Amino acid sequence: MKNFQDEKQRDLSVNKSDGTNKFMTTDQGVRINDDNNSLKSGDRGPSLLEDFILREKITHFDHERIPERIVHARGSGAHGFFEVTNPIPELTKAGFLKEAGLKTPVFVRFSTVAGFRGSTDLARDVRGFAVKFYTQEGIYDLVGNNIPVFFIQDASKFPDLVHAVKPEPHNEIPQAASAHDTFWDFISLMPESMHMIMWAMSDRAIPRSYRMMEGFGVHTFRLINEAGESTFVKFHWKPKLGTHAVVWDEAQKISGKNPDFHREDLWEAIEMGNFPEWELGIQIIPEEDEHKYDFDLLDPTKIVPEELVPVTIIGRMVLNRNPDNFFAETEQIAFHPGHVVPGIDFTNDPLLQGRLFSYTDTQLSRLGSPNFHEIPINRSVAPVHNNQRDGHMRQEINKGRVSYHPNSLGGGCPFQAKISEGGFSSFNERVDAHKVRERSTSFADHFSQARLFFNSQTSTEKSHIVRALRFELGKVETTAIRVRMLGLLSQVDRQLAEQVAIGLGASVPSTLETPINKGVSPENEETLKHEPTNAESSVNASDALSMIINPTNSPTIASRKVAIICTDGVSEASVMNMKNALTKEDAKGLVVAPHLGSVLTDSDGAIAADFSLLTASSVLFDAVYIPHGMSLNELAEDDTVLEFLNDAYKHCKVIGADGEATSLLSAAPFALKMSNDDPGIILSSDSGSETFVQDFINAMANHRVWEREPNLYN
Ligand code: HDD
Repeated sequence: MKNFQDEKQRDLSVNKSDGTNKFMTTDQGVRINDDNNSLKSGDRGPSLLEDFILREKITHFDHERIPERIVHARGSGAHGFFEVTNPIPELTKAGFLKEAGLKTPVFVRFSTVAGFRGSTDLARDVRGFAVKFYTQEGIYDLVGNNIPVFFIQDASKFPDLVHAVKPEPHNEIPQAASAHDTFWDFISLMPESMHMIMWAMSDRAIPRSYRMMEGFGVHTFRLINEAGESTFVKFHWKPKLGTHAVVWDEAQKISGKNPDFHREDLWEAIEMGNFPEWELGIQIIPEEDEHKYDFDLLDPTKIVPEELVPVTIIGRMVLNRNPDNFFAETEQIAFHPGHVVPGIDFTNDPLLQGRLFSYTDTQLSRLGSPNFHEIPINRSVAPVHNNQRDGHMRQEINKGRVSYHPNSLGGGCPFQAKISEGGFSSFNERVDAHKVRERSTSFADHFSQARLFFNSQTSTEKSHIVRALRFELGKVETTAIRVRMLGLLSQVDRQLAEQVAIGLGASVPSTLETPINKGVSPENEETLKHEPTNAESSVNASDALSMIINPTNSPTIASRKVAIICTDGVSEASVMNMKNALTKEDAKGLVVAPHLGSVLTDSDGAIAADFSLLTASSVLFDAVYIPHGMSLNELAEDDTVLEFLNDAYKHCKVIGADGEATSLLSAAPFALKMSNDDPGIILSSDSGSETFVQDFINAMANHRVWEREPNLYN
């Protein structure tokens, strides 16, 4: 196999321009002499219709927007490569998975689901995690999410789900939020969504960074080997930086302070050379184990617990190049779960089956032409030859008179490939059944894995789920919807439902008598085909489901940002010690000062401010350091500083202070709550000591100081 790592090879087919040292021209290549004035009859006269330069420019501008994605409109992308570390030729004939060290270029697009293109990154939402592999055998798209299950079991419910979660149609409110009546009305009537709801109400839905998210293929797929044998497989992306989130109060504040937080984070990390990296793992399930489990492998509301089938790592993905142009690449990229290469195939998961129709259809309306595969970001590196012709904006200039098959005039070309020559052939699955509109009874248990997820969370994570549900349902105006949700939650965990009920000032209904358990509204009871069941999962708890005890997390502060609050008189040695130590760990210390420009140091030097207190905010950093030497009275009276510290404390971040700066903490509003043994408050009377800096870094490496949280809320 040829190694395609060199992205330039892919770029050869791509028309790039940056205009440097070039004449300005029209789209037809005519050099422009004056781009500032339209053609007029006299300098105060009317504009002339013959001004082809003006008309071309304005026409292009008028058409600059294309329809945004109906879901996943808000996104951010990057280029990189996938490298095989543990080849699996015995399982798949896919060339890009067969050889150790083989690299394949990729483009990844991360996204939120519900919000419009201009919405905030920090909405409580599922994140899309879509990877396009430019393999030598054609394009392979792994179009997944950061949550391994989905809300619904059948694609026919997808438009309903999306209509319910999007802004309500009469007033287009709320933007990028599930906390409203139509979403919870739908969910309260769809017990199959309960597992996904547990994930969506957990901190998975408010990641710290796209770089700190797991990714999942969600459905069970098939790998097909040279002998044509199939193996079921689930795909997992495991981030090198661990799986981390912000807290909900913080997410809401970030949405105001910097709605581009995740976009910027991804962009900056790549610019700084902190290339985001994931391992690709698979759960391998032999064909003969199809019916071995107490859930159906075809049911997309179920995971295969890692306790039953461990994840085998087969490769790694590194994102190392930002796009040159957001629209041309991140916006125009067109993913499709049906873009597969020989060696990868589908299962009959009814959600996946519907997706296989939807994605081409959406590209036709969004990108406007069946030629969307010719847009540079979508182009295959494997040569494309077929008899598809013409259509809007066709780029290819097909030569010759033959555009049909079979033909003799073109020598039979392009010719079909035998399987041994890499021709795609679908897995030879036997299908022999009645035509029915039914759902398998093996899909009927909607609660056991929701409970497995809840049981697997630490007490911190459980309390976050309770608070998320109180928030979301608290925004629902219709009492009956809230009560139906409490009924469904009680099927997952009685205590969870009771905790949520306290926040809503309601009580948990005796659910078995209410129509909610039937998964249909009282008006539509006759459409019910199977009663949902509530079984017990064979696995009671799984560490991999908790973000806090996730076994793939290892302590690191790489790529984290620390705010160093400085005013005149600050100890230069302290600031530089901290900055240097952070840089050594691939993290960054950024100076936040009362104004931009620079602050004067105790040794008559100057340190440049990266932010002013007005433009910075604690929620944009991972930790705060207050170095010694400054005039503390001034800082202690500045509300912005106190709010900075208070937020950092409230969001369980590490706060460090040395020398006399330690006394600033007693002026902060949280001082009364602060416990003496809080492992995230790092103080040292000795300014800038190495132990102090190391203690600060060690505390940060665990992401957040969750031990603090029980003191914060009731
Ligand atoms: Fe979808 C986009 C992931 C179910 C129909 N989907 C889209 C994207 C991701 C997913 C990551 C954004 C790709 C990008 O960045 O351009 N979708 C999923 C997952 C699902 C899922 C993991 C369940 C397991 N989707 C799903 C169903 C349908 C769709 C059931 C329709 C029947 N999805 C679409 C779409 C989108 C899309 C309307 C919108 C824009 C696009 O495709 O290109 O076709």
